[in-house]
Amino acid sequence: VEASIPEPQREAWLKHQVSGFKDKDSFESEVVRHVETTLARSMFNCDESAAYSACSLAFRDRLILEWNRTQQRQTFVDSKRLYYLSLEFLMGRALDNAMLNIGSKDLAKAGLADLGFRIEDVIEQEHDAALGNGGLGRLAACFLDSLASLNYPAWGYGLRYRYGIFKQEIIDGYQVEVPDYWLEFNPWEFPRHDVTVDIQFFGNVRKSTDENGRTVSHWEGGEIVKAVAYDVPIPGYATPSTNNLRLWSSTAASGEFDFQKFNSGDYESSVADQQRAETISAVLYPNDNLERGKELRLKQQYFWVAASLYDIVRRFKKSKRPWREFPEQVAIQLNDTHPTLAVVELQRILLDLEGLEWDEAWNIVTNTFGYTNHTVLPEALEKWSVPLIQHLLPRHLQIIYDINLYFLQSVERRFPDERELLGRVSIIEESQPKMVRMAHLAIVGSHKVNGVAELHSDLIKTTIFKDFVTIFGPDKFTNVTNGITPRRWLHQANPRLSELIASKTGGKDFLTDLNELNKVELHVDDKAFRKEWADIKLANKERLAKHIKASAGVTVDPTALFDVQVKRIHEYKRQQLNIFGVIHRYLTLKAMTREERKKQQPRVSIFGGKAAPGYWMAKQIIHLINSVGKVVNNDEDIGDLLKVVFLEDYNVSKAEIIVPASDISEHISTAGTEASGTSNMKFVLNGGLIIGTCDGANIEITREIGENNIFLFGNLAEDVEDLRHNHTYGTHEIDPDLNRVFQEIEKGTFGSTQDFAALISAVRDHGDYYLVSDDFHSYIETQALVDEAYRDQEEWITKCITSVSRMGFFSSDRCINEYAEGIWNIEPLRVEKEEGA
Ligand code: 8GP
Ligand code: PLP
Repeated sequence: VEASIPEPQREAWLKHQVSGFKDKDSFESEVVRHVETTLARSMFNCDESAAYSACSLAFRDRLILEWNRTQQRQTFVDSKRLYYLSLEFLMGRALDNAMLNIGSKDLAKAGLADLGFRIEDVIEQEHDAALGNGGLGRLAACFLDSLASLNYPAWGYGLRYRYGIFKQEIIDGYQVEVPDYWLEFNPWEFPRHDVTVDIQFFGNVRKSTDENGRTVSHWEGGEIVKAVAYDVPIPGYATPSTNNLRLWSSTAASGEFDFQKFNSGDYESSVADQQRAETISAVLYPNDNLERGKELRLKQQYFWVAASLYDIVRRFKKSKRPWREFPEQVAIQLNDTHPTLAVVELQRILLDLEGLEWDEAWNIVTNTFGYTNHTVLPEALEKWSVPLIQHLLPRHLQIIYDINLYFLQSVERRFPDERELLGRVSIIEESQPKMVRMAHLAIVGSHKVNGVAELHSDLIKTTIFKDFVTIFGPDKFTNVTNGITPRRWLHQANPRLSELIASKTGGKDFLTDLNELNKVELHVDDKAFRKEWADIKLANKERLAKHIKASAGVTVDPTALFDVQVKRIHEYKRQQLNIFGVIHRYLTLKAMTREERKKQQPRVSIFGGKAAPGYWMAKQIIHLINSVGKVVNNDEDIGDLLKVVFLEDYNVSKAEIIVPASDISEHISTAGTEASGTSNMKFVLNGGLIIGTCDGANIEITREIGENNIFLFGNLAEDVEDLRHNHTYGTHEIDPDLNRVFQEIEKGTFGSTQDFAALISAVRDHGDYYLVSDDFHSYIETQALVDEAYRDQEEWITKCITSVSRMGFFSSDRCINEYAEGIWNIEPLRVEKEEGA
């Protein structure tokens, strides 16, 4: 149906075109209008939550106008677009970001004050959009911010989970998971009930022969689920460009109910169908760096990938270009292997629905996709059982087998004498049952594969993907070191520091060109500047201290050294090393005389992070941290010398309070296990130092800021394999200091010894896979160096200022430009900033 308004009637449209608010007055009038009409409230019952709602709706109206214009512009120019496929987008709050990016925060602050509200309190009302687990999901969110800010034509595609990552409560020291129903009021999305796609599951494949004698496959029968689009506008900073994040929600295909079942009296079963369909997008799987192979997860993956590809192909077809131009118009990035079925789905569309020949189709497919790997941990590498795929997606399994066949044939031709190579690189693992190795499929189906930090990109080339480098050559494999958006992670999270930097770098340009930060270093000896720098850090620590008191009930001294480790709880990230180190510190303090104690540097050890609900060891680590805190925090000998705090429910908005308040943060993964890390970048950008291993992006951070400004310790990645081998086949002596810690735990000093036995025996009896004992001595010694360095506050501040000024490289803008140039081949769409925008 032609929906375009005919020429003669367009005048009326243009006359009444909505323009959004331009000044404080029109902002206030929009807020009042939303309170009184949209929310049906009044000044007599408008609380902070209603003020948040109305304010958000006012900004959303502005966003959607810019969103519309951006989409029209992009459609008109019809240049190549990027589609970023990610099962996770850990967005956090949107209002503050929308105000900042639209450039109307000051106006909103004044307007809200006129109406009786403090802007900070209003911002605080928002529920985090937590559609992700950790680093991978937050990276996707930073990427969206940079893509919009740099004016790239790009869309994100994800799932609209009804429940995001669970809310974590700590009860008696244990993690308890509570569902996070975040959609009660979400002004940031637009349901597009007109944008739907029918997604097929199950069924069978019938073959026929067409008039040219070509075999055609028909996927028939099975079950249909409907995908409904929800659009989330993504504003760029200092540009009107507003991109789109499209999230798919699942519902039953035939409207409310299956009418046949309904009419035949099978009412209950028709309601059950509806519920089953809705289950697909109901919940985010809460595993970080771990795959469980659940059928529903595979359904989620196909549902989302198929809906997204249908949408992408539909948009491409509107341009009436020939198929071979598809990769010139479309780049699709696979955020880890979760969207790898997209490779198969596009091949299916081209082959079965569009009638292309295999080779022509496959050429289009492989030139369209890029694949980013985020982990080398074997337990996180996705595999799906062949019988499961056969059952759920019978046609896709055939295509996977064909892809594999042609791939292996080409390998065999080139390496005729290497029989074992075929087995190693095969997309199908010959196990019982057979498994599809998704990473292999993603590599074969993409033109570029990248890791997320230099060490990681080198490691994948020499370990898990080594054979593929032999087959495809080294140029297919590349590195794009992760980055973070300075808008959220400096300006929003640390407004005073941002202002101070602006005053020394000549304005806010550093927010769009982070290399501008290097001007800060010129002022490192400026006394007034240093004083203001220190005051800001203290104020941030006071803010966190308040939060700690309110949420954990612990009083901490803001002048103590704040030592922070916040991230998902995982054995490879080694929170156990940290807490064992804390116990060691406690024992050392206890053994001292009063006089000796007086000379010690007071510390607050702050932990935060969620454990996957089924990850028992991680949960024990949380329990140990809380148990140690209970003893240490109440020990009068110790007082303010040591406090141990576990902050409940770590998420993006908590990170925005925690990150600016750290003196030292811990990024202490076993070397070679943390692909990059992104919180390490956030902490340094906010004027905190790092204690860390030579792992992931820590290495590049060191290169940028200088090794005098970071506390590195521990074994190197290249030595890990030998050490592990020794643990198993040689002698494994536990570090004596660590042994003392174990003995103390086993004495019952921190409560139930049984609970913590597994944490100890993982190190002592089961091969110490994460090298906790090997690195313990080096860790303790380096922590002592941290204490010493912190005592020299002048030198410490110099280190912090120098580090911040050298962090320009870690902007996600730099990172996105590298992807755009080296992988996606897309250009920004320049736009002039409009008046008032
Ligand atoms: C994470 C990496 O662990 C982290 O080092 C990196 O900074 C981040 O990705 C962004 O690149 N990886 C994951 O979160 C991950 O692999 N998750 C998948 C299993 C879900
Ligand atoms: N979780 C949240 C809520 C975050 O904000 C971040 C990064 O800032 C991460 C996880 C990733 O942290 P890391 O890089 O330490 O794994």
